[in-house]
Amino acid sequence: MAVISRGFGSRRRESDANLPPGQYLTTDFPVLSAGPTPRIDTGEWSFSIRPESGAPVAWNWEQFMALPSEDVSTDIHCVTRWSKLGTSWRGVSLDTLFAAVTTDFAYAMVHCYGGYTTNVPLADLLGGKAWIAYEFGGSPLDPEHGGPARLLVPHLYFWKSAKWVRGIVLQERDEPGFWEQNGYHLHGDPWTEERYW
Ligand SMILES: Nc1nc2c(c(=O)[nH]1)N[C@H]1C(S)=C(S)[C@@H](COP(=O)(O)O)O[C@H]1N2
Ligand SMILES: [Mo]
Repeated sequence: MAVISRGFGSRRRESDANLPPGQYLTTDFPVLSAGPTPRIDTGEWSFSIRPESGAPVAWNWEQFMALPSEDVSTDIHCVTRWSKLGTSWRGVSLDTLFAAVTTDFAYAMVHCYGGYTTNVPLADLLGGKAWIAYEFGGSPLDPEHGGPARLLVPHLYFWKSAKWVRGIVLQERDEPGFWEQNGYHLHGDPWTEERYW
């Protein structure tokens, strides 16, 4: 009996270590969308990054799929308190996309098909921390979860991982996006519980 108790105890401590404060574990994959699911055909999809000067850098689906991509295994944390551990994605690193961009601005506003926006400091998008993901669990990303492609910034609360992403506009100053204008934190670090402001 004592051995079994210790076994449960250590398993529990292991997952607790990966669970930010105030979060609980879930094994399903809830859908959280502020509006209807846009249906974007890859034939009409494009993604662009607009720096302060010059033309935006843009990729159509074919050009985007020709870029090097990475498999990403990561935990995700929603501000509504569910966390999901060890999720599997495939996508293009923001480092790869930003290799084609020159900017002195430090902030990004992320824009989506359907109108959703979210703000993220550039420092949180670069350095191997963020991807434009197009596969989940080895299959094309479901429209409900942001397909054909979504931003994945797993070290921040999941509202920053914009679904149906279509572009990034670089900004000199940080400005609130959709949920941030409605009280969510400008930054959103789950480990320090940057939930609301
Ligand atoms: N375009 C768009 N992206 C979005 C949202 C949204 O409503 N629209 N919801 C955000 C929120 S609050 C969360 S928790 C996650 C949910 O992603 P999921 O539906 O794949 O779980 O997407 C984020 N990205
Ligand atoms: Mo959320």
